[in-house]
Amino acid sequence: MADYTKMWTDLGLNLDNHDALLENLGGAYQSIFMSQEHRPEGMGYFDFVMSEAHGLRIQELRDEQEAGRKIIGSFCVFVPEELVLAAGCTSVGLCAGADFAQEEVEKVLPRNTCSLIKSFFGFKLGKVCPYMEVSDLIVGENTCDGKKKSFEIFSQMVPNFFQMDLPQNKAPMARKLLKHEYEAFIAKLEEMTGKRIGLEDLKQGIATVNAKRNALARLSKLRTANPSPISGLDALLINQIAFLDNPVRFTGKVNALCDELELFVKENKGAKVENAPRVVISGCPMAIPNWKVPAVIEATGAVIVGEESCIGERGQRNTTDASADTIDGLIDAVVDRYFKIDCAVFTPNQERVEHIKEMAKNTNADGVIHYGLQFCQPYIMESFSVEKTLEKDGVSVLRLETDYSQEDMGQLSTRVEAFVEIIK
Ligand code: BJ8
Repeated sequence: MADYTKMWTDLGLNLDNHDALLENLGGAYQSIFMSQEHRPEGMGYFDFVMSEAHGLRIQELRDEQEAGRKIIGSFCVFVPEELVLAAGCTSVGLCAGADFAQEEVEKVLPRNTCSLIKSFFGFKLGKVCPYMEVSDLIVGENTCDGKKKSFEIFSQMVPNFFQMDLPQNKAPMARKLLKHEYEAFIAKLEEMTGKRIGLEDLKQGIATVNAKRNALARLSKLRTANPSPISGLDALLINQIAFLDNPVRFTGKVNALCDELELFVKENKGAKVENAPRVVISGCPMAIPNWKVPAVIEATGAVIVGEESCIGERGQRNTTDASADTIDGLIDAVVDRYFKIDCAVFTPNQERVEHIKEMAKNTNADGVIHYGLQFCQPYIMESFSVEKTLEKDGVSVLRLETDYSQEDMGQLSTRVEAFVEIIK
């Protein structure tokens, strides 16, 4: 990586903390990703993006800012990238997947807060996240109680916070709320840019995001092959990078990788041996650089063939209908697409269980591993009904509850190895 010290200083990062974070991440990346065998050449691009995630990509975002674009940071897949792009802005994901400055964090948040929330607080307090610092607007959403209440504190720590309310059920009134919130978000974007979003802008925004989702859907489909042509770790990485990279370039690279993977499938080449145990992961989002559980699973020789997660299928499936010829019609289409997201904060949420069943079937999975972050009530509570429903259908389920620390690695490995033995 080139020397970005000046850029990081200008952004107000704490250089010592930041160096420590990058060193840790670099080491983890080498041992988890670069040690894999049979990786497609197309992964070279995503390795490069990761190596430059705090360098070149941030430089690009700053160049965009200089050219007048606003950078919009968000924590949830309910914040529509289509609207951000239509406003001439750039969207970046801010969810964080590693522990940082935990002592500082526990001065402002209760200990029993999920790792994901603690992580983005730690990144802010430790001044190590250039994406957070480069953002012109940070959008928080009222989803789980943890996020909703922690955003009350977080909003005091940043100068540019925008709160979005979100429904908790799928009733007609709830859809009205979602539309109202998206209209308020559009108004905020327009106020920031000083420009109204036109019909063609929104059509283009939708087309860009649909193309990205179609590429990711193509990748998902290729993983149904036996042997799966790509490891679950690499597929997760691509889904994580989807929140950081330029969407058009990213789509091109995912499609190029899929071309290569199609050849792998024809030649029966896989990330693991043919008939390796196949696992779907379901549950909480795994934000970058959270690779802990997938690394444990794939170290057993099993292959992950799908992620029922916001960083995966839940966040990326379903495209937006771009056929309406009025702005209001297109906004309705955006609302319809996002209203289908089956996050565990919704009640009731039967669609999610049905979708996990469908994914297990379509990917020919031998079992489902439900991943819950400690203290995440929505997903841990739902994991019981997920287990019951899937097992009734003959699908084996392992429920895991963990955090971002490395302390339970031994116990996790033992439980995952035993599960993989059973589903073999
Ligand atoms: S749409 S999953 S991205 S809210 S892990 S912070 S739920 S206590 S992240 Fe999410 Fe949007 Fe839903 Fe998806 Fe709370 Fe659970 Fe922590 Fe979580």
